[in-house]
Amino acid sequence: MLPTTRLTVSGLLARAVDVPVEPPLETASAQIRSAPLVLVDLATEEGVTGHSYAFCVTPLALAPMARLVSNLGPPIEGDAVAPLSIEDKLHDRFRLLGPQGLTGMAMAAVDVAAWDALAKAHELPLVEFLGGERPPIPAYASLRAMGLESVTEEAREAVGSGFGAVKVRIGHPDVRRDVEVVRAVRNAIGDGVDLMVDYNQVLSVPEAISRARILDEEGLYWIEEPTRADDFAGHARITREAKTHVQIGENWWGPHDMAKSLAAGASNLAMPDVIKIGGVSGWLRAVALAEAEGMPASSHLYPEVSAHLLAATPTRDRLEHLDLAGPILKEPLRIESGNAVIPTSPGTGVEWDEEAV
Ligand code: SMN
Ligand code: MG
Repeated sequence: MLPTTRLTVSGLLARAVDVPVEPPLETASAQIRSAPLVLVDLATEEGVTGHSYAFCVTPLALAPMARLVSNLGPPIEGDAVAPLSIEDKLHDRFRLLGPQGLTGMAMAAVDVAAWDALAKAHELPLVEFLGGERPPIPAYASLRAMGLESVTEEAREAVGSGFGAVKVRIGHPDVRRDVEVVRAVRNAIGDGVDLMVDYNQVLSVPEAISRARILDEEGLYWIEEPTRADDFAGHARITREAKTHVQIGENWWGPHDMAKSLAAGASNLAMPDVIKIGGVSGWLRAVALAEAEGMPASSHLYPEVSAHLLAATPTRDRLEHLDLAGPILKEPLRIESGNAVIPTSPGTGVEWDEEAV
């Protein structure tokens, strides 16, 4: 006997939590000492609750984001849990303001919670509800330190625990330091492990081109966000000049923004962020664009839901493993031999550890 599969929204709860990030995450742009998360519970009349969270990057945005998400409750109360219809309705409300930034993230968090509730009502893991299976998903360890010795040690540990790829954040004042760090990490991980670097947008376009030419000798798997994320023309120049693949996507505000980036030839690779790209609904459209271009797609943050989504991604590349929400989850995503293990539980597998929250 099938359980109830039609659901009706009865309420939306948004809670702000600032989860310590220990050790802190160092980037060339900013140091992240805590993960400001808005936890979303989409409740239904049938008793099923969908969960999602949105990472606000800075605590300055945490309270306003929680408020914005809770404001989305009343407009959808009494509506069917039909993510595409909810998306239509909320996008109408925000058309004149614009669906980028916090508004887009808030709508996406509701979308993910709605898909989670639906998959739970069907008693299926999200990927199976989407028509896929649960293959092991190749993951890379997204390292936290930028200092040469600490990041080298972290890389060694990651490879020791089975990861087949690691990403290090660079963007030191002098390119020679970038090269030293890359070589020290390479030395620690060996030739059989893929190595990516992330500049977190700090270089000018000419500086990025000259650094890319130097890094081209290091056998990197990708160079990520060398310049300002919204500068698609600039990224396209870097992509044309570099031999190494250029990776962007974590700052695409929805599939339309991604389409502009693809049209500009801004990168060789794609890495949408499930919340900035528009939730599960946005992700599915985004990876259809990637498939049409034959472009490998990886995920940015949100490893729990991204594991399901990458399993449903035709050009699946790598899952970013950076565990920011782990301390408040009942069961953080498991990694075995460098692969993410998609849980068998219904939905995304995201359930709060209420005591920790
Ligand atoms: C990143 C950006 C913002 C927050 C955490 C991490 C980084 C990544 O660019 O790709 O992981
Ligand atoms: Mg990045």
